[in-house]
Amino acid sequence: MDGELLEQFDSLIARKGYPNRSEALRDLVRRALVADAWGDEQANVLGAVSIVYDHHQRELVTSLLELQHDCVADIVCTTHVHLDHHHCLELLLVRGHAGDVRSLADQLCGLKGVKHGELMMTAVADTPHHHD
Ligand code: NI
Repeated sequence: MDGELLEQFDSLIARKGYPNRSEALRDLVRRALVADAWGDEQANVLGAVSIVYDHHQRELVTSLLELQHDCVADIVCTTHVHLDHHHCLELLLVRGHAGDVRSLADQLCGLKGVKHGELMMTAVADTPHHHD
């Protein structure tokens, strides 16, 4: 850290009343980590959730539908592919807050009979883009 930056930092430490640089640094790092976690959960994203499951698993199809109907995030569309006699692949495109999209993906992947699942997320603009 260069001298001028350190001087400004020491001045901030004095104003905020931190006992020393270490304590000030610890506090700044904690704040940065919390801000990052919060920002991540609230970020607007489009998520692609893909799951492969055995549709013969008791109650699974009902649970899959109930989770989707109760989801806070907006399910834009779903695609279903019947892989073989037992297995289905379902792809869901979900728009909403990162926390809500991740929560839906976790719940879907956690159901008994779901062989595997994946979530891909990408950040999107806060408001939908309109063309005049
Ligand atoms: Ni199917």
